[in-house]
Amino acid sequence: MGNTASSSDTRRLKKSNMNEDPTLRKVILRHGKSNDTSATVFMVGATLVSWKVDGKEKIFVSNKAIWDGTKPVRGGVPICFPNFGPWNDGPQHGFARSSKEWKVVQEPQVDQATGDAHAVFVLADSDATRKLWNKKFELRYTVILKTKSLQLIVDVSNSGREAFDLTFCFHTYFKVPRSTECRISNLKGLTYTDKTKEGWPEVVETRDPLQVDKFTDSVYAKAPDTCVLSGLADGSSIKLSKAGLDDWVVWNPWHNISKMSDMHEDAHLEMLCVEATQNSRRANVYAGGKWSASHTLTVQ
Ligand code: TA6
Repeated sequence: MGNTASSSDTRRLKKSNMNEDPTLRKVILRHGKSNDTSATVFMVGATLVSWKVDGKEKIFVSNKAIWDGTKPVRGGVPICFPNFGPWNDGPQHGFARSSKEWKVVQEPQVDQATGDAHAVFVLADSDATRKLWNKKFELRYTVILKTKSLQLIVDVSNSGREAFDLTFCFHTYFKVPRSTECRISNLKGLTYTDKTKEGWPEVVETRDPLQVDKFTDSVYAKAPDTCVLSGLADGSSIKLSKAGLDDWVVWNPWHNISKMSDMHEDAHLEMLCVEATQNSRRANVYAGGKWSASHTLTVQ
């Protein structure tokens, strides 16, 4: 009698088949000279879901995140394009973060001299995107892993015959020992939109550093290009810098996580979003033109 696959063999086969689905692939960048320094990009949405520096994870992903491509992973660095926030033409935060049409155009490559690794991902317009947003574009996303820093670069090309505009966000979820212990510097004196309040009032920030101990959803418009998030594991901090992005967003859903099926219990204490964003002014991209932005995270 021929061999019949046991149930565990079937499960293994199923798992391996899932791993073979290129749209569910995880692309891993490993630094050539720093022990256990890596970055992992999940191909659904080209979502960076891990950034380890000397073995220490800096990025939060919910234990209840969905990995089958049916919705964006809860956590990581979702790419909000072509819209940040609620969108009349499609899903909140746009279609890029949930798209399974991303391609790897440069597999991870290590610079022999520095050990730095980089990879490039592209999302171009398709029937699916044009149904929502009838524009011809290429969104090119470069991830550069250095010994202590991670550089994220986006270049949006308008390959159509008419101008378009966009808003954008690197919606970064940081992994923290306890969100109430974290501090964010360099926001004092800025005006922020408080989206937790009726009517989204404009408020002047008086806290320096900012500490989060409740539901927080603040958009700091036209903010300085650097801030520092401290209170991470082992006492480290991360310097956040941005170029081509006007705003910072600070978000913690707090007890609203109870309404989020893909957030585990007490996740609000383990994560804090500080997001390099273009929201306060729509970015114009002329026909044949390009819009670029970058965001660098540096452990210090
Ligand atoms: O960046 C903050 C925010 O815009 C919040 O208003 C909240 O909606 C969050 O993004 C998460 O949005 P999501 O669609 O991922 O649940």
